[in-house]
Amino acid sequence: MGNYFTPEKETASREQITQWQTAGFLDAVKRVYENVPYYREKMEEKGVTPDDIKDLSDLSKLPFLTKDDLREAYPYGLMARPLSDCVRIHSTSGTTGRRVVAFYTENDIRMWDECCARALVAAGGTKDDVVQVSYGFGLFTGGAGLNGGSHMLGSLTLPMSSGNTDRQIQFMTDLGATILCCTPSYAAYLAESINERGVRDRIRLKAGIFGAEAWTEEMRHDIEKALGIKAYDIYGLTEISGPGVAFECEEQAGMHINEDYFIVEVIDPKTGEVLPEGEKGELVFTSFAKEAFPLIRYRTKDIGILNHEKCSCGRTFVRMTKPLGRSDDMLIVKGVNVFPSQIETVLLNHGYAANYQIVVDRVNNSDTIEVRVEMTPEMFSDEVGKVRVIDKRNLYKG
Ligand code: DLL
Repeated sequence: MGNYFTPEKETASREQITQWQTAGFLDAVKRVYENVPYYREKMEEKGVTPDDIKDLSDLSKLPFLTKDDLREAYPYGLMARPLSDCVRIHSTSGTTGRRVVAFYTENDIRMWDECCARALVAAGGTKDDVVQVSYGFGLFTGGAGLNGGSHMLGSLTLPMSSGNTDRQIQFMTDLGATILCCTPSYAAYLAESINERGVRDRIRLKAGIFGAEAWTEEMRHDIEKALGIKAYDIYGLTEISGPGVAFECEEQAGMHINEDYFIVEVIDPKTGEVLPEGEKGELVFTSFAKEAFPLIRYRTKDIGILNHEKCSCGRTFVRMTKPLGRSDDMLIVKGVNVFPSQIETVLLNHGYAANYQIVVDRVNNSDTIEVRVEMTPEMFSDEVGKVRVIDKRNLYKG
């Protein structure tokens, strides 16, 4: 049995969890129907009203929401509370087109911080820890989420943000950071840099909380070995709050979904049918407890499997596997979500044809992206300089 940040929630009985979810879900359906015209219209299209929704089994009567809906409703179309009640926005990365923007009330932030505090405690965190938050700060949710969780726990928080490896290592050693929060690829890079500089014996890290992108068990093993820590996975997405939708416990055998705030379903990505327990499919979340931006049946496009078996850590929240892939073509490069369509828009804006290849690789623990574009006769010139400019143009940064 481990430590819990909120034991009464994290070890609640299934009956209790179902009760919380049912009450929260019924309330959220009413709230969105009454306050979100976009959502009401979608429900009307499906011929459902809040009166048809009596318990959790009625979830499947409701329409799905997708990233396209969020883009269409940009910026304010899915808000369930007036702007004056909101205190923060976060947004997913996107180089072109409409971004996805999520809104938070004070309570929404508190709930999100709590989810991240649970993740920290599950990784052995206490108020005596020094937590180095090396996820990006800003519109990205990684920095703000773990920072908030660490504050709530009462740990000394180092809001480092990402990058500047020399400074990261200096603070880590000088201030004796004990928990590192960043993307797994950055953790691997930091580990390498620490060993290269020969300062491994000066670091005090005991645990790392790594997420926002895919990583393998081999990578976990390598990071754990290189830094002498235990490495924990954490999952989340901006639309549903950010990091902390699910987190790993000391068993390192799947991530517990914070079911007192989120309902999870697994669907067949092709048909939208809800799949039986234990089957692999697309994860769909309902963030019923959110005030400003509650989403009902949001399709994540992440493929996973749920595990309802009892966990030896004592937590009763269902576990999800690491995301096993995507049901769309989204790539994650250095923690940044990239859609091929965004690259295509940049290419077309620069006068290139839409025939291209995207090559994503991980070289020395750092993601690389290369876009190979078909040359057209117009691109050739008898001036070598002009051809060189085209050849060297950094399209990704536009
Ligand atoms: O990446 C939130 C986050 C920040 C999670 C820090 C964990 C740590 P987005 O930028 O909206 O939010 O990207 C969400 O990233 O749908 C997954 O495809 C992917 N993802 C998130 N966590 C993991 C993970 C943040 N642990 C998208 N393993 C999600 C694999 C992950 N993929």
